[in-house]
Amino acid sequence: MITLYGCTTLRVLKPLIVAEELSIHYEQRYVDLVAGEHRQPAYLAINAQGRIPVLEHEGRFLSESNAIARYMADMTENTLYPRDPWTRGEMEQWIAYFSYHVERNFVNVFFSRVAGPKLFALKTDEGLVNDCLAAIQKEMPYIEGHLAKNDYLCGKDFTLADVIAFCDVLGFEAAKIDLSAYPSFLRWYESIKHRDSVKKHTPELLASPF
Ligand SMILES: N[C@@H](CCC(=O)N[C@@H](CS)C(=O)NCC(=O)O)C(=O)O
Repeated sequence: MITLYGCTTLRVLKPLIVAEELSIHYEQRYVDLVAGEHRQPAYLAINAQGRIPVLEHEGRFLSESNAIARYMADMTENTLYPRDPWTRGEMEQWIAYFSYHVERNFVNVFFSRVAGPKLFALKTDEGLVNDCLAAIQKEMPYIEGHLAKNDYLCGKDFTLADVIAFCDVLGFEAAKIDLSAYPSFLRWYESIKHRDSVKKHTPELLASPF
């Protein structure tokens, strides 16, 4: 039995989508970030960083959303995480690209404009937001160019790279980041947003954005 610790945030959504896509049985243990539950000794005992998500399987604990999503995707033979070495290489290329060059900028704008003010009464950091928006606009032509020629990041098939990249950018609508100049990106984004595995969890995410 797999246990996923966390409330439904952009990062917790990654393993949740994998679980739904692959029909992996799991239970979710709610961790209340707003109440500071992640900084309490009981939670620090399973993750000394005090961050979510954490996966528990057979008495062991794993952190980092991408690592958790990979671990779950690797549990069975499936098309989400194909074993072919070239496709794996391509998936890792896109996961690394989004992790290093894309995710932080989207998350910063989302947190500064939406989650911070709504959940923690923080003021939007306009300087940070402007720097991140500039970095996003610098990367978007590369993403758009690729998705203009491919249905998904690794070609015709929906893979783990799409799950992770989608969650990395998911906050852009709520954060009112204008990406209307990138129609192929928006086509890709909408196609993932309407998958059953994603629709199942987004209402909870939108009700309590993080
Ligand atoms: N790189 C980590 C980031 C984890 C992370 O920062 N999670 C946030 C919620 S989405 C968190 O736990 N924040 C609480 C804190 O940092 O105090 C991952 O992808 O799992």
